[in-house]
Amino acid sequence: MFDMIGDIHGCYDELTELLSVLGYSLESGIPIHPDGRSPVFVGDGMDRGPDSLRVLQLLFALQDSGKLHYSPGNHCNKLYRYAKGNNVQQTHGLETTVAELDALPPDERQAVLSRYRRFYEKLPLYLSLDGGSLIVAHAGLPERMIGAKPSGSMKTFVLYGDVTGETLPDGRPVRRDWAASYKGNPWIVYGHTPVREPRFTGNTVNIDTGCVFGGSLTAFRWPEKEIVSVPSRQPFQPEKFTDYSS
Ligand SMILES: [Mn+2]
Repeated sequence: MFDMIGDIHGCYDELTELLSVLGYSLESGIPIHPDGRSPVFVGDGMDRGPDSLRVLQLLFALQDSGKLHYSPGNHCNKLYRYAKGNNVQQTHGLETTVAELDALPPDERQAVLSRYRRFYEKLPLYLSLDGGSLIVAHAGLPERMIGAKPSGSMKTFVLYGDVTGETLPDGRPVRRDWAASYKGNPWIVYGHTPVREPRFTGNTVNIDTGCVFGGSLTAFRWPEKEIVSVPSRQPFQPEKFTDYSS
């Protein structure tokens, strides 16, 4: 039994509230559920929000205990490139995580960055759970890529979605609506594109309800297929949400 959790983006307080509503205890330092359920993350745990490092410490603790289920997102990938010393632009939320890192004593800062490199290097491209009937991929996964050999195009799809390479007038990338044409049997749980309410199309659900933009933090429970959300404590920015009904 799994509880998939949408993009956290540093919203640690909302994360602990959601885990508690789902029935987890954090007393031992990692989320433990009395019924043996496991949290599963769609990625982008960091950037933009107030407490990226606390989210990361919780994820590190889960990994240390062998209980981590985490599908990396584009922000995870960018922080990894930063942690390796690559020259990446400190924009789109990375600047908040870097500011948290820069507030640490230099040796602690280095320790978090090297722990993060180890964290990221152990992550799969996406997660296949419950005998392959449940797939968790940050920006989604088209049917043709399920079980396929990992490739550059799969990595791009999983991290950024079905991007066309074009950009909208406001600078956001143009993305095709892959979920609308998904006809597969396995459920695909994803995030990446903030929506006001969880978006169900076919056997897919987008659970990025834009917590860091003032929406909510959402979980999708498996096998129940139930949604559980807690409200965001961040200011509401309606322009950050995609409306698929229009
Ligand atoms: Mn993302």
